[in-house]
Amino acid sequence: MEIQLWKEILSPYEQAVDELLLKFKHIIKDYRSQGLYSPIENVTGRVKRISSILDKMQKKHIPMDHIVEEMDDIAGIRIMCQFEEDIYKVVEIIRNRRDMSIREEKDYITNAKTSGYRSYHIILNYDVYTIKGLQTIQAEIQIRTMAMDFWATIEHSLQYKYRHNMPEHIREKLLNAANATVALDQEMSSVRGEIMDAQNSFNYKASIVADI
Ligand code: 0O2
Repeated sequence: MEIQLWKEILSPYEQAVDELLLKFKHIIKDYRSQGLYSPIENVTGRVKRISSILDKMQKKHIPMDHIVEEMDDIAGIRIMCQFEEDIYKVVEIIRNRRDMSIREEKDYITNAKTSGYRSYHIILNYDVYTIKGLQTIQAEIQIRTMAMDFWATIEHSLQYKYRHNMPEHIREKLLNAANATVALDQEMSSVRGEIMDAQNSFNYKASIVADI
């Protein structure tokens, strides 16, 4: 397909990623400017590469004229949190918004994937206003702790390297590492109150310094 046509198809997704990034970054800013602990540590976003879209269309037998309805992760946002509890706080924030309508929620934290993957996914319907008018597109938001993100990033690279034929001993090591991230998140949660107090007082001092 012509590159110009792809540009037209992907343009509302690029706009959605830009807008969603801005909105989530403002949530972080709002918390921090009030000297409060932000449940969102960091946010990133991307539009799926054309080659990955084509791979997925082939894998899931999605025809070109069905990608808007059937492909939910062309626009992808990843939200990183320090603690597992923060993930559910972020889910609540999204549920309460009028500009993000939830289509589906997938809790791979309570129900981790067999690979060991953990993360909370929300599929949104999101309205973008373009020169063609209103377009409602889907976007996937992945919410995870930094430990979950570390594991998923490494595992994703290995999946890519082995092209889904991961040797058994590597798979086993990844499962052990996934269990270690569960333990790490639990240990960190047990000191969450202490860490939040320390960060609030640090942010407060930093804001006084910034005001001077
Ligand atoms: P990429 O390169 O991240 O965009 P499918 O999309 O076919 O995998 P489904 O049910 O539509 O299946 O989506 P699912 O499994 O809820 O979530 C899809 C996305 O979650 C993946 O996108 C990954 O980003 C992430 N994910 C899901 N399972 C795993 C896993 O076992 N390991 C890692 N590292 N990430 C996972 P894509 O399209 O696979 O890739």
